[in-house]
Amino acid sequence: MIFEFNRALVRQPAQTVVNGLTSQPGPRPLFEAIAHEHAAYARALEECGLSVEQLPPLENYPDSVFVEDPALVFGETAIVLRPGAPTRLGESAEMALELERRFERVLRMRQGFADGGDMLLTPEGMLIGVSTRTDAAGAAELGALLEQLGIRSRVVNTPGGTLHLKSTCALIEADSVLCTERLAASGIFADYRKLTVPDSEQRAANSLRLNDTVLVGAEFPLTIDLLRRNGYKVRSLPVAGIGQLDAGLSCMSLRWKAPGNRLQR
Ligand code: CIR
Repeated sequence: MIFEFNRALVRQPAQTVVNGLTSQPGPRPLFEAIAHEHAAYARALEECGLSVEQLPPLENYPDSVFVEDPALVFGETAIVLRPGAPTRLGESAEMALELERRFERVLRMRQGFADGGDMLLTPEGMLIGVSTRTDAAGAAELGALLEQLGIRSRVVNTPGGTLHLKSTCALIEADSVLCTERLAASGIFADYRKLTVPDSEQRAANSLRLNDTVLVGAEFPLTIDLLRRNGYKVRSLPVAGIGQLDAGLSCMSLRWKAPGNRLQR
């Protein structure tokens, strides 16, 4: 099942996280705020039934706390991606070392660029969002690697003005997405049921369903109410600091369902 997870990798924020990439002119987040949000997030993953491994901070990579971007992980396999921001490309090699220790088979992108934040796994296969971070060459390369794993893919356009495809949507049911009005209108999810976040809470679209729970930013009460009214179990988490770095709740973990009860090799 697409929402079943029992393992997660997270990376502790580096002190340099305050220098992370952002499109926002406002003040920089405090390290303490990000550290607090990261700790609450890791706790929530554990309470959702995942065993969480904490990787050490990487001071040379301010955005390395956002581990979703340099890799894709599945039950026994992983793909090392090539993040599209020059300051993040080196995160791939660091992540590859960790993945080699944990997965039977690790494939690597060799050309183009692709960020994990642009990848949405659905029952129909992987949606690959072309964006300012994921280019056409990266989308094609990744599509070919996914095919080797027997996973179909569909290339879509990430809406302009947003960082990643998953900045604007989250799969909350096999046939349902939580998304922005703009993404709902794009036709990408023509065959899905759509719950749209209010305009005042666009960043709430980067929510995360884990097992039976949807994690949502605490500053998005209207979205929390919308999900609860639609029968979802919701857990709210602080996200103000990571929000200043254009990040949301999918960004801070790699999640997978380990086959059987095999733990770390
Ligand atoms: C970046 O711009 O790369 C980071 N400041 C935020 C990355 C967020 N990651 C994600 O949406 N998957």
